[in-house]
Amino acid sequence: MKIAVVGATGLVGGEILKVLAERNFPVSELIPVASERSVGKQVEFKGKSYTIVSFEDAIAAKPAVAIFSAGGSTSLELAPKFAEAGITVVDNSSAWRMDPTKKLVVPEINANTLTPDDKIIANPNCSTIQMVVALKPLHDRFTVKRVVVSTYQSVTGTGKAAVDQLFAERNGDSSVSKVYPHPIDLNVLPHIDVFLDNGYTKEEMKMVNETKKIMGDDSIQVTATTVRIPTIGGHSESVNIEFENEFDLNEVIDILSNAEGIIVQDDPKNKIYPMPLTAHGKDEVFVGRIRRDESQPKTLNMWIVADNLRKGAATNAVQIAEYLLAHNLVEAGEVAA
Ligand code: 2RA
Repeated sequence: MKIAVVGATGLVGGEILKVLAERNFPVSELIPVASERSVGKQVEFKGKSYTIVSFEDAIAAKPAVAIFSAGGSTSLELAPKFAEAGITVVDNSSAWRMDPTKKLVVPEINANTLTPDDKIIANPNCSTIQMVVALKPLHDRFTVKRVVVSTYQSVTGTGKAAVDQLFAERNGDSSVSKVYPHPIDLNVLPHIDVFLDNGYTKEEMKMVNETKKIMGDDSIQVTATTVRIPTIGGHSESVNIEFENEFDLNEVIDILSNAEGIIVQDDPKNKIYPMPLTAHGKDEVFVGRIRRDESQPKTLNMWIVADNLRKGAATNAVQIAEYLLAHNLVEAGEVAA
């Protein structure tokens, strides 16, 4: 497949290239795209150098799929132009996620709703993706009533400048410009994205609204506190789930162990549980600390970790492209000469 990666020079863009290579995605031609100032620069893919092209040249090259990771405003402006040219866009920004005419897709959960008419497909928010991957198989069996989630999110979710701020602070280098309103090293910020009128942050409301849309169930109640911590390997989440139905803990572990895309790491006696350090660079969602909430019936606690640049962004987007290809849902794209 001829594939464009829009935002190829960013943290997620770089990860998309790695994931495409690692998963042996059948790329017949790679078209890396970025903003004006990066056009002409090179990116590496499978040991070869590729020249970054403009949006216009990418559309003219007519790839079958364009994976966008270039921010919301770029996506709002350009995704429709790609779509009008018959190119299927998988968009990693928040621009289209809650648009009722667009699908919000986590392949393990709802890729089966995709059709050839879906020309702009939204990739959900990273912290939402890893949570719903673990919730869905349990919802199918016990019906989720309410979720209380607190996150511990990697600075990579903010981007390269935030990683630079963390390491600059650690190294005592004050020359680097700050992307957070406070120091991030040796600190914790209960603040991700902007604050809204209801006192929650946009990140928190993404977890509330996107969960309902992906799970296809508006009755699921979610409340979230999202927190930035000085780590780089992935996002962690403490998740409390109240079910409609009583559950057996062994069955919960069994369901999670057999669910697609999940690895259960739950052996506290041997100090085995998910951590960003061990999830880093992996495509799966890791679940551990699975235990009953003893304060009320039908309620479970668990700890979920995933690499936010992988399953939370690049891997999920590439999996959508894999699904489109496997199910003949995209136009072939012009084959490279
Ligand atoms: C974050 N949710 O971690 C964002 C990234 N999409 O800030």
